[in-house]
Amino acid sequence: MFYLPKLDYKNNALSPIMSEQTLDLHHGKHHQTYITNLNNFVKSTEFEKLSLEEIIKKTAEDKSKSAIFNNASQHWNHNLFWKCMKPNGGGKMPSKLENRIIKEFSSIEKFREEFIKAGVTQFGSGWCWLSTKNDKLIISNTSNAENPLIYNMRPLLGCDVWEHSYYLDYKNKRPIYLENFFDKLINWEFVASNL
Ligand code: MN3
Repeated sequence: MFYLPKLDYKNNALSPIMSEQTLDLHHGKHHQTYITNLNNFVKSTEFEKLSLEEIIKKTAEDKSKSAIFNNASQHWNHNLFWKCMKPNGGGKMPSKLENRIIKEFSSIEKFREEFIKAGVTQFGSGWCWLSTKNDKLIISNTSNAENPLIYNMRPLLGCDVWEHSYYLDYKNKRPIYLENFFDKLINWEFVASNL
């Protein structure tokens, strides 16, 4: 059985960058629905006893298992997403992460620009990511539920760009949501801990 993780902050603690109403719906309803569906889909199947990552990897390539994959992957993605934010986030990164980013992207400003661009240019629902692959940092985006694990990447940071993540607070202005996420919500200590 999979369960909804408790948030490390109150539902109103990210307001006004991400409102209480958005978190009530996004965490309490959308994320919970993925978990309820996943539990129903894997019940009494070969997947029931597997870890979340094992389920994601075993179902990613099999179109007949897309319902399991989508709900499992969305559960994983949201678990990461909640951890990637904190009240009064953004700002200065721990130096081990900052140095690594400057080394690989030339500057924090350039990295910020590319991360936001990955989210803005994701057509339709999906995610943008900072991951490691073969010890290299990679910015990418994915559609719908897909996540970088299936491409042998290890996500450090993920931002949900489905409309349910920003529409109540930013309407159609996805770029403004992404700028606010980057500048005021990211928990850089958590991101650095994933390195
Ligand atoms: Mn979502």
